[in-house]
Amino acid sequence: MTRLIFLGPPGAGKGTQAQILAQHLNIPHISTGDILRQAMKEQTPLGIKAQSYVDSGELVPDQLVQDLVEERLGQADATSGWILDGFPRKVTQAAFLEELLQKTGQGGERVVNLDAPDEVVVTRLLSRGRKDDTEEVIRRRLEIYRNDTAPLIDYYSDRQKLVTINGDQSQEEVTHELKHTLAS
Ligand code: B4P
Repeated sequence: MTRLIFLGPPGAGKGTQAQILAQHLNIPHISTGDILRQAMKEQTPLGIKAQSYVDSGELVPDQLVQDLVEERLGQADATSGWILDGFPRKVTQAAFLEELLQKTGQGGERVVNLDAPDEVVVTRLLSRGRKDDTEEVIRRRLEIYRNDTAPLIDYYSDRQKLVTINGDQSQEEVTHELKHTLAS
């Protein structure tokens, strides 16, 4: 049973690698960013609430993402394992997840810290050009990553759940390193 969490700065390749690995392992790829963008596109109540946060690079309020993660992990396909991409992004979200997994008997998760330097991720995101990929918004997302998300590296390292992968390689090389590391 594989349960994986992808951590890393915006643009490190979390979404890219999570999708490849989920297909390879035949388990769901659960990206909070993708779910929020879909909700925004459909203008659901969640999407309307999340829009201004996502557009400006801020984190959406914990309660909104926590509710959507709880709902998604409760679906039938998640019983065979999952990859969580973009959640948790704060220690408060990690504590919530820990409690949820305990409550639902879904422990044993491993955490992949996909790392890449700021200059690399800024260049990648600018060339992707999503609506929240302007230089100003990317800088803000990096700042939030450093303040709110990076502390999760210690959080999961202390719990012996963390592996770190160098995201500053070609997509194929990152996939190769990931598969190799997770198999050991
Ligand atoms: P996300 O959708 O999670 O966006 P992201 O951090 O930018 O990473 P993403 O997965 O898209 O990029 P990737 O590195 O794969 O979040 C967006 C927003 O949603 C947040 O700012 C926030 O507002 C909100 N949100 C989401 N989760 C939340 C939570 N838990 N709490 C609160 N708010 C939340 O790829 C980037 C680019 O690099 C791609 O173009 C890709 O092709 C390229 N790339 C990938 N790997 C590469 C490689 N090895 N070499 C070259 N290019 C590569």
